[in-house]
Amino acid sequence: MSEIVPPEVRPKPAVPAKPSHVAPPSSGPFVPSPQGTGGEGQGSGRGSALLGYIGIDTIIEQMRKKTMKTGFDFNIMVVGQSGLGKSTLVNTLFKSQVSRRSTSWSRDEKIPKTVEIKSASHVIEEGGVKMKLTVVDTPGFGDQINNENCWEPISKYINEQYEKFLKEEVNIARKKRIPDTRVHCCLYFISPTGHSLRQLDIEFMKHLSRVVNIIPVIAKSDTLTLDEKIEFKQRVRKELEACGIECYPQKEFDEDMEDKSDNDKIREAMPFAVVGSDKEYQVNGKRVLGRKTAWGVVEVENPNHCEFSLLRDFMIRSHLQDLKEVTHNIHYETYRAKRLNDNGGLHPISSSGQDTQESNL
Ligand SMILES: Nc1nc2c(ncn2[C@@H]2O[C@H](COP(=O)(O)OP(=O)(O)O)[C@@H](O)[C@H]2O)c(=O)[nH]1
Ligand SMILES: [Mg+2]
Repeated sequence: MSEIVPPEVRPKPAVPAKPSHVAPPSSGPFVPSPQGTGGEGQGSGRGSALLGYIGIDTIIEQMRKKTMKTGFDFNIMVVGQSGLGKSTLVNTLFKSQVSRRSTSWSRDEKIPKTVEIKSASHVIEEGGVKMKLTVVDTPGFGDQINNENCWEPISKYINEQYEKFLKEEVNIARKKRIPDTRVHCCLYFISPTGHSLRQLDIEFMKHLSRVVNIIPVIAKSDTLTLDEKIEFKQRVRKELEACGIECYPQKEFDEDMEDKSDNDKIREAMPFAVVGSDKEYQVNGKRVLGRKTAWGVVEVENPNHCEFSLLRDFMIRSHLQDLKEVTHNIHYETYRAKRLNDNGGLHPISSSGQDTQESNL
């Protein structure tokens, strides 16, 4: 004989129903993850559904409000020989004059004798969100007769920013918000030779890809034919692989399968062949950023003309936060661990004094 089981009495929800003034979550109802602590009781984990609205999903809105209030820092470095269109591209990316373009080009006046590091900051605001953008320029890189070791001052600068951050972090009286001058992204400009990478490119990326997120781009790609562009991109990818250079997004930091499949697409499309311009032209009744040539306008944001919009979407619209996270969790963490291990504490490393900070804030 089977036992008589009393009808199940469902407890009343311990929490009230979701108030009507709270916006619904954008990604559907919250389902507890299956990593619960075990047990079958209410709220104790595996597969249990919430019996009423708690409000966990409002964290997103709370984070959004905080970010709106505080804004965020984003620091981008550009490296490559002079005249490759670095300043133009950064201005195109942020649709403003954030990097000073050289107006005239006279070798004696303009090219510094050694690599210089110059940074300039601007606040850009869009949709109520403020971004403090710092553009770090490296004039003189690759412009000397002997370019051996010209990656060194750049590496030194990057490490100095980690050091500054570390010092602030270990201070007893810490600032509420540590100023972040660490380079989140380094755009490396490859000359559009159509041949192969130069020794200088390989040396730079070899030494720097372990300390900073490098995104290589083919500069002034309007100077290559379609076939040349495809072949050049393939060759660059092969050479980078042969030299063991891992650019951003690095395979080893893919967090899950979705990340991997998104990033694989980006890795297969790299290096982006870009064109920059801060001039607008009228094309089919629309104002577009472009470069006017004798045979038509090269439209910067037209994916059939160049890969500028791919780069912009990847760098700003999908991976900006990840660039910052990889900088903090991987590159800075590696520096921090090594520094604290090596020295048995913190002793100052000399600063170069080469950094010229201009602020437009
Ligand atoms: N053909 C072509 N010229 C470009 C492009 N981007 C910039 N330029 C031109 O190249 C010259 C140098 O640009 P600039 O941004 O000052 O180069 P930087 O020295 O690397 O910062 C300028 O005359 C620009 O108008 C591009 O994508 N294609
Ligand atoms: Mg420049």
